[in-house]
Amino acid sequence: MQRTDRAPAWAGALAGLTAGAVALGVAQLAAGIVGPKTFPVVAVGDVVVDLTPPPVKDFAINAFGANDKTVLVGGVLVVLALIAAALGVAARRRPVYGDAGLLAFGAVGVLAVLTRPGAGAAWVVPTVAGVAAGMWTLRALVRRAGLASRAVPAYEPADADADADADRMADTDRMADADRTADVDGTVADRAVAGRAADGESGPQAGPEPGPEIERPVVMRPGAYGAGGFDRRRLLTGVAGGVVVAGAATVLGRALGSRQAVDVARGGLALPSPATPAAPLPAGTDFRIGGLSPFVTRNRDFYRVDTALVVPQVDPRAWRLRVHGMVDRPIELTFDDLLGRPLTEADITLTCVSNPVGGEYIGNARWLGVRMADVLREAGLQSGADMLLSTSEDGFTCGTPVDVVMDGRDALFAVAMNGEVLPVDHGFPVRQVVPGLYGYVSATKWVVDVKVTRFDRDEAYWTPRGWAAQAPIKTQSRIDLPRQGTTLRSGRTTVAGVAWAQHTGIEAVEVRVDRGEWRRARLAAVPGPDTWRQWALDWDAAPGRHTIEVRATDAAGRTQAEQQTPPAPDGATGWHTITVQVT
Ligand SMILES: Nc1nc2c(c(=O)[nH]1)N[C@H]1C(S)=C(S)[C@@H](COP(=O)(O)O)O[C@H]1N2
Ligand SMILES: [Mo]
Repeated sequence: MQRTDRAPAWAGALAGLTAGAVALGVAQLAAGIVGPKTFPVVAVGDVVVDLTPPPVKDFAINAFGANDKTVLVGGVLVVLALIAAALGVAARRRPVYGDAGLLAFGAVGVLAVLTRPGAGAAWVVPTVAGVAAGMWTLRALVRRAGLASRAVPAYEPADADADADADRMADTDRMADADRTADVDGTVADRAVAGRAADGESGPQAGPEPGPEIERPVVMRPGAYGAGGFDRRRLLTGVAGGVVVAGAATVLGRALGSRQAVDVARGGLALPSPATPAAPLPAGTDFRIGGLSPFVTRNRDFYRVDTALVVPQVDPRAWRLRVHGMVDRPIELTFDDLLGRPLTEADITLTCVSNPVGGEYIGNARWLGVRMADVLREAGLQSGADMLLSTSEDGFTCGTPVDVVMDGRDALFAVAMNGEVLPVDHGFPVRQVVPGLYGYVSATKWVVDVKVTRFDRDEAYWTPRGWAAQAPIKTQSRIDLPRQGTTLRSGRTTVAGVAWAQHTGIEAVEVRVDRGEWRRARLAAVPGPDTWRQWALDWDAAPGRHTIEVRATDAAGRTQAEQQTPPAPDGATGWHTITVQVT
């Protein structure tokens, strides 16, 4: 058995490192689902911490401070990398060496994971999946790049020891691939190898074949493996593939893991009671008509608009709010700082500027939060500042007029929505809510930074994208019932919907059918000017096709304009109009 061109050691090391990376990536991905403590590196690190004698622990804490955990995990990773490289080098000789090494590591990982408090059977899944992926990757790389190949396939001695079996397995794999290429160009070497592959499949009893093959010429072609020996290009492309898989699995696993961690943190929070509670909702805020938007929008029904492809997962313990810029005393608040301040509760309807006339991008909730004005006053606003440029954890920015936030309305750094800790989709742990302004200029979710500045100096996310820098909500109304395009029975029916003019309030809603007389709808009660208002009207529907229009008048006496304009740049106008068929 003559090996003329076994791959160099660096190639084996690279294959081993790649297999190790894939193993850890897959384990990380699985741990993202099963739980962060099941990631074997963390479990091994935890065991190391447990086993470390106290004086060494104290030394580590003194030497590395708060970074001691990072140093520990980094150390485990360096050791793993060295061993993975060594396994790759060994796998060039016999692939089983790689398998054995990875299995030994898996055993250590499983033991470490199972010694953790609360461990269950599912905790071994990330380690087992990682080891299996690592073994598969290492074998695939060895085969693909001909790391263990010989230039001339020699006969195999028919010894029964396991190593030889494993070698034969690897050879068979390689040959099966050669078999495929043989169909294409039928070279001598390929056919010889293909013939042996059939032997391999028929089992060891086929016996050694004394080989005239030994004398056959070897045809080397780039990309053909099996007969060709070590192929650097195939190794590097294989490694690149492995690195991509490992990276993607790691990123996804971490994202899943942090989502879990944030869910846990969110679930563990208790909301303090408000220093300034909202009055109970007055009787009659909700007509309770089927098909009419309820006065309070349930969190799970609340519209969602943001630029986030992946919803930011913000750990409340790591969260900070920085208030800086044109202030006398910059402030940095932790989540506990925020919860320790007097909290205000308020009913506020949020609306998106992109909402078309009759659209769904609106919802009403009871929010709990710290008044933005209190925090800003403590920071000391400097004269000349007219804009609050807020930034979210994921880099979205929003420009809010200072005078609006300071004029006494309930502009909040909100932490809860309808009596529930802020849902992650709606900005957990903290978002802004400002009555009277469209969301894109006021309602920053996952807010982490507020810079006090000027509109002539700074620009928020949507401004260069064609939306107005300042955008108070326009008075609007919507018909919820009947629905556009439906068919009704003739006779008495209810026309109903919602109207809004946040921070001004709705004074009147009028409806007309088929361009007839405007009739005033009855209005539901409201807790204040910052919410939408339900309206309803009885209508004696006669057979035929009918057009129904609605328009609202706000408490400042302004009636909605008829003219239809699109949402850009600062909110749609026009009367919501529907047609129905009455039979
Ligand atoms: N971080 C962040 N906050 C954001 C946005 C965003 O894209 N990113 N969009 C804003 C817009 S346009 C609106 S209308 C509201 C919507 O809030 P909701 O998703 O809780 O309904 O969030 C605002 N806050
Ligand atoms: Mo929006």
